[in-house]
Amino acid sequence: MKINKEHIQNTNKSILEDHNDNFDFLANKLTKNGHKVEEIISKLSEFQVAIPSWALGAGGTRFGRFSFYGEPSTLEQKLEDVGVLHALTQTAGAVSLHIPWDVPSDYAAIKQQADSLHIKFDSVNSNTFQDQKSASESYKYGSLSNTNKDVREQAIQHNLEVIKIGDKLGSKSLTVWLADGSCFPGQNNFQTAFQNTQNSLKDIYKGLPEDWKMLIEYKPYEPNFYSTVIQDWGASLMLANGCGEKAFTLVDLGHHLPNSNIEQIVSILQLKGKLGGFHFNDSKYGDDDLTVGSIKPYALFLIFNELVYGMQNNPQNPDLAWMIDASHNVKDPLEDLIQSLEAIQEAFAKALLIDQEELKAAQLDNDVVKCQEILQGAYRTDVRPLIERARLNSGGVISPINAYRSLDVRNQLIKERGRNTVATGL
Ligand code: LRH
Ligand code: MN
Ligand code: MN
Repeated sequence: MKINKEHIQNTNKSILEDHNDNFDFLANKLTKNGHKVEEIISKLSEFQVAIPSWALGAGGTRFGRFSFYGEPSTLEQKLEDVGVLHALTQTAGAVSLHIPWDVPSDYAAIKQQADSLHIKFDSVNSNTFQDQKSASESYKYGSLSNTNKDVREQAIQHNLEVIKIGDKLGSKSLTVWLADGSCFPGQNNFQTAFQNTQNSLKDIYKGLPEDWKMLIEYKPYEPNFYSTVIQDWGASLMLANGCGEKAFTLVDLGHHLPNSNIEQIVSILQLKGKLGGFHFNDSKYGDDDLTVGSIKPYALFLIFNELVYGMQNNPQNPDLAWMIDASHNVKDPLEDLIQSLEAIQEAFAKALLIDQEELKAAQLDNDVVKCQEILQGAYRTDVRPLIERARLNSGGVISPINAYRSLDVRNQLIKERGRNTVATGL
């Protein structure tokens, strides 16, 4: 299924007038309040978020997997799906591959397909949390941290291989997430596990091309429940610092203990120039991988406030790799991803409405009430017409969910791929 210009124009036609009315009303109000509406819209248009290849099919729960009809089962089909998302939203111009699930058989053909859909290859992910059939060593007791040198070596070589694959596609970073840790007290020596991990990462880092980054993801628990080797941003930052200036911390919103102040983590990492990437999702209890903004939209906005501040004030921090890291058990994965993209754009647009100068002045006056008014004034603004306009300007649709449904995309995919499909991935 490929979305073309005619599809887009047809679905926009009936709601264009409504959109124009809503936009004019909001733009007027914002302009009167000193906002540069066109600047905000072009920032929204430029903002692109990578889609992880594993989020295009139905994800597994810990107790089962209920596949979704018409799921993509090849890399080509996964790219097609990202192409649909990008054509509608103009926000999903990148894909993040996971190796070995997504090894291309024909690199030139895959690159050509991605080019034709205007999709770039974002960070490539390694996988040392599952045993592969052909593997001689097992990761049951860890990978880069394992006490057995042969296991560590296998995991290092895999990461080096992933870099080579990503390089052929034009990726510029490697994301490492480890499941390494322990389930019971005494099972691991914390210091040995950490040092082994540091040394293994250094070996991988040596194989990183000059213009690449290494992004180190952290997570406090699961699948190991007593300890995780890279448990938090502090551990990730120490490891990144130990590797060198091309290594950074990656923040996944679901990888925190309840009530962690993620916006503060994001802020300080940017100050130190060490925030490399971001995985968006939402959660109620843990690493729930739910639709972005579905549970704690205000927290997402506060995080974006820090990200916007960092992008404007921390030139020492590189451009970030943005990705959605979600999983879908009850929704159509593509509809869920559209909702996530919308929530990200919404939080970003609201954060762009914060008057940073006014906020700084209120902070200097210790006017706590004013500080809160400034933040919540921006948060309470319905910015959806701005996002619609940004999409429209880039050739996308006003309402992606409605367009997806009126174009009957899922049924087209079922016709092409069949009802009983199994996506490769988590
Ligand atoms: C596990 C996880 C992690 C990675 C992804 C591949 O927690 O969701 O966030 O990025 O798997
Ligand atoms: Mn993640
Ligand atoms: Mn996760």
